[in-house]
Amino acid sequence: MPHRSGGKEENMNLSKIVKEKLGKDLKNCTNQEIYITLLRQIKEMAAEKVTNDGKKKLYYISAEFLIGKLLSNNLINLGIYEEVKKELSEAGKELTEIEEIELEPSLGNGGLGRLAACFLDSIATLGLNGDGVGLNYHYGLFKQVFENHLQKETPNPWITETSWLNRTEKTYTISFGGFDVTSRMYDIDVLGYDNRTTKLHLFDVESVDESMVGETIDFDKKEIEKNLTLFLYPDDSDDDGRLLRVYQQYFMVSNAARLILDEAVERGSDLYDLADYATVQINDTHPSMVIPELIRLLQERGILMDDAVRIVSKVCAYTNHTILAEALEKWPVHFMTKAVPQLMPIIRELDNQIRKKVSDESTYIIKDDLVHMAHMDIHYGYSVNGVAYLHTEILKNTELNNFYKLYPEKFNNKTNGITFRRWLMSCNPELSAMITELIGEGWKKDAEELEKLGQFTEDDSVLERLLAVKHEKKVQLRKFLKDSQNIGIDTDSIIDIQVKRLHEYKRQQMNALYVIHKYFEIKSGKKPARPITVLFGAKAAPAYTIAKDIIHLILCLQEVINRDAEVSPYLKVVMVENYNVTLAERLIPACDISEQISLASKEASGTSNMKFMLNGAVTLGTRDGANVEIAELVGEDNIFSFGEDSQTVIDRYAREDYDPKAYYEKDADIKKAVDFIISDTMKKVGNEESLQRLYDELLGKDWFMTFPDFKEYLEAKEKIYHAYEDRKAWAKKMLVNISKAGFFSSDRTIAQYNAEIWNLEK
Ligand code: 26V
Repeated sequence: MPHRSGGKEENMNLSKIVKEKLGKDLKNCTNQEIYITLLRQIKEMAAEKVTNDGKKKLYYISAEFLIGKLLSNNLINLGIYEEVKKELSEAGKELTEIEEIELEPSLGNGGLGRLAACFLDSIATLGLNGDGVGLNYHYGLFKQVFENHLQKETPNPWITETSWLNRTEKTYTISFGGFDVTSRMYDIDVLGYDNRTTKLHLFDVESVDESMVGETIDFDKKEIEKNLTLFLYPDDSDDDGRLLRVYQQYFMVSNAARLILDEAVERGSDLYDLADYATVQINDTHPSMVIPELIRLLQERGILMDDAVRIVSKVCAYTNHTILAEALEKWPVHFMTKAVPQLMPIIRELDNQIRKKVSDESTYIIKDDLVHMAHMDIHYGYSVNGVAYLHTEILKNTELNNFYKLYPEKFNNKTNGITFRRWLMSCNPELSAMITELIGEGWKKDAEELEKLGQFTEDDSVLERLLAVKHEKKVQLRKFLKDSQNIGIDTDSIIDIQVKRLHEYKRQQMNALYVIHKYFEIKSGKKPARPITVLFGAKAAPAYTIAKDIIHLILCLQEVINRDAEVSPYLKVVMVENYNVTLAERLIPACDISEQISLASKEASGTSNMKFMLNGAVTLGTRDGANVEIAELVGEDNIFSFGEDSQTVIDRYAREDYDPKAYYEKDADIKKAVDFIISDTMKKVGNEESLQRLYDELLGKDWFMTFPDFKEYLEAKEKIYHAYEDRKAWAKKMLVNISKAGFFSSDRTIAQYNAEIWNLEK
């Protein structure tokens, strides 16, 4: 039986600890000294925790873990947040200022990486035997800086003595075509809520050379031994970058596979029964090479190919996170032959076996000299899941229909979730306290208990308090944005937020066109009932030109509108710099309107939609991803849905007859807004080439169909702004959203993964 110490009371006498370790009083310590003391103390506490050591173990392999800062979260999960905060404030110290010492690692792009981090929190909290496995990127993705209204990328170093990494003695030799590297495993403790713990293993190369990195994110992409773990690769527009990704992926999975086999053998596996000891979740296709690598390593240990294939097929499960064709990885055979020649014979054999069994050529693994990673996962994995109901349906019926016909039993849905520890308790203690006062503590362990809030929808005093908490979070956000980015916001305005990676399918451009529309309305004398703040935050992939053009558009609008004395009292545009987990934690609790406006069928799930809802924002969204499930839960009165549905969109793509020009010519609102992009007013503050390129793209292509939804988007915006004015009715919508958010706890998601895919002992 796994041994656990759930429910054990923790405490920490910080004053005593600093006295012992530093020989001084807490009030005389610097924030840096306090931070380091807390870090070390928490690491010690984590080391004493007992983990689940059940027979079967999950390895959640992911190229991204967007963990965010860990100090507050760890204090909350240890149950000592309040007491430490109090002790600090008695000594004249602010926990929020101490948190600022911690650097946020950017070990992920967006939703997929943040999901992996939420999952680890829930795996630890549920006391499951499961670890994360990934890479220790020294400079993460990148830090975004705005210069002349353009995004610039700079390195984001985070590994200092104040990081949460622990060096381990675990090392391996990993072979690539023509050379070997030595790897080392670093661990980050993942503290579950209430005394359970697990680990995130991040592998690094011993020969990594930080001196290759200067002021920018450019570096010599050919020296693999030195550069392998420097960056999380956002930019695969050139071949050297793409090849480096193959090296990174193999390095990640070869380490993972060795760890899995070592640990299984240690626990008594004879490797033929590996599936009783290990299960692997392949997070998107980035870790797909774990399948042939496990087979190869089993062969090295004397197991025949056919047996090895059978064993591995019972171990690996695959999660799909997107239907965008360009995001489904296909590696050229010559890349694989160069980087990982030892895998190619295995992959060819896996492909041959499919060719013998299956007549549908579209499912083959090697086609046109490309290795289709997802195809390998589906044929040789035991489970394939999508990340929201609609997404899984589209996979089954459209995108992966040929595979669904072969293996209907493998397909299942696991609607995403978020950890309420970070996304409510930590980022919104005011709302958490109010909820606890109303319905007790139970919701912290069983999120469905939030439903109990439903009984207060007619209670005026509760509704008023809810509005007061929202206002308080806006005041805190105003201070934060002023101090950190010198941005001012009006706390009495409607805060309307779209924060997520910049991608045309997410349609930040549609929101920007709305802003232009509103600007014209105000100029013509039609003033909104209350000031509106439209807030954006987004990083664009460095090689994604149009995404960068959209950022440029928004930054130019920010300047034009905020400087316009006639318009700015009623409308403000704010684009925050370097949107990351920390900023999300500040923005989301202060938000009134959650923009989830992707082109229907394209957003697999979305997870910020869940975070906003949980913090009492109302969704303005298309019927896409998990928005569909949010709408179902809260009911039509408590969400503002608009736009064409996914089937209409899928059909239009099939017909290939979308003509953006036709919409532009027949809809005066569209024409006026789009023309403004290349107006003299904009060209005066912006870069003509960038603005023109975006204008041409919208009129000539608009691949993600902004125009067909624009009219309905305008109407929905007006409706939601109008609804905001009935403050009581609005507060009720907020409360319903919070009360229905329980389903989106990642504890529920992970419990389902376990019950329906992993089957780990509790
Ligand atoms: C990857 C790429 C790579 C190259 C070119 C363009 C492109 C576009 C999208 C992607 C996304 C990769 C997968 C991903 O991050 N999916 C996100 O996963 C989240 C967690 O399941 C989910 O909430 C988001 O809807 C989904 O976009």
